[in-house]
Amino acid sequence: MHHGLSTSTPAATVPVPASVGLADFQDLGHATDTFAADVVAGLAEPRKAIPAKYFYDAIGSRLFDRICALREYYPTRTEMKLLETHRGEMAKLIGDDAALVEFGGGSLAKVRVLLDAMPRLKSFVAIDISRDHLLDAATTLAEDYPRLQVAGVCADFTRPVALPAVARRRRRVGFFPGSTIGNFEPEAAADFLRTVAGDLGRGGGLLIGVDLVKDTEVLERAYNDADGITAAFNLNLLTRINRELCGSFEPRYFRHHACWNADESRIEMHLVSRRRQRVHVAGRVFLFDEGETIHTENSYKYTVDGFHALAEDAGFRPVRTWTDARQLFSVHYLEVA
Ligand code: AVJ
Repeated sequence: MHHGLSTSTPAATVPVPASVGLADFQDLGHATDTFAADVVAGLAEPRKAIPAKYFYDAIGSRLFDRICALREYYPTRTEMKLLETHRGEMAKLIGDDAALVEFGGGSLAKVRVLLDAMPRLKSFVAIDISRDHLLDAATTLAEDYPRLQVAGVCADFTRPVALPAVARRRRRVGFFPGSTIGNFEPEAAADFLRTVAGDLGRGGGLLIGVDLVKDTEVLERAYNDADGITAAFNLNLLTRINRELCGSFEPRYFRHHACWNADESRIEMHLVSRRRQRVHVAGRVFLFDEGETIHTENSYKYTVDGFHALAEDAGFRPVRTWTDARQLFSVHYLEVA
C-alpha cells in the first residue's frame, strides 16, 4: 500500500524517491540552519559555549556510534539490555492499537527491539531534524517491517508536531531512548516533556530512557575513554566550524575535558585552550586565554525519584520504571496525566 508523499516545504536537499515504502513523509521545514549564528553568539559570551546538537555532522555521528560501542560508555549497552529484557512488558503497556512515535529517531536501531516484540502493531512515526538520515532510516525500517505503516516527519521535536494521518485517531505512545533528555537543562526538559504530552494527547504514553546518577569514577570514565574517541568527538566540533564557518581553529591547541559537576548533577564537556590565542570564525575574531574553555555539552543525570518529580511536573504520571542490577540506567513508562 502506498499513499501520496507530501512535503510542506521545498527545503529538500534530496528529492523523496517515488517508490519508497513509507506511508507518509512530511517536512515541517524546521531544519533552517542557525549553526553560524549559534556559534558566533556562543563564542561572544563571557563563558564561551556551543550547543551540543552541533556535534552530529557526518563525522561526529560516526564517532558517536563508536562511543556507544566503548567499554567505558555504559548507557547504550545497558539501555539496550533493559529493552530486550523487558520488551514483553513494554509491549503490553504500549498496546497493539497504539501509534508508536519516536522522537529524534536517529538510526532507529533501538525501536526494532520493541517492534520485534509487537508483530501486530499498526503504525510507527519517526520524527527527526536530519531529513536525509530520517528518510534513509525510515525507508529501511519500512522494508524490514512490511506489515507496519511507517511515516516520517522532518521536524524539530522540541516544538509541537502535528502528527501524520497514521497516528491520528489512535492512542499514541512516544519513544525517547538514549537519555537524550539529559542534554536539556532541567527547565527545558520539563518544557520538552510538556510539549510531548501535548503531541501525544490524552491517554498517551511515553517510554523514555534516562541515565542515572552514580559513582563519579564510572561517570567520568564514560566521558574520558582510554581510546580518546570522546575527545575526538568533542574536538571534531572545531574541525566542523573550520570547514563550514571559515574557522581558523587549530584543534591541537585545544584539549578535551569532561568532569562531573555534582552541584548541577551533570557531566560537563569542555574544550580547553592550551594557550593564549586568537581564532577567526565567520569573519569574527575571538580571543582565548590559556585555560579558557568552550563549554560544549551538559549531560544531566537523574535519580529515579528526581526524574519522576520532573515528569509529574510536566504532566505525566510514572507507571513503571525498569533499572539494571547496578542501577546504571533507567527506562520509564509514563502516562499523560
Ligand atoms: C546522546 C546526549 C545521551 O550525554 O551521554 C556521549 C552524548 N557525549 N559522549 C551523552 C555524549 C559524549 C550522549 N547523549
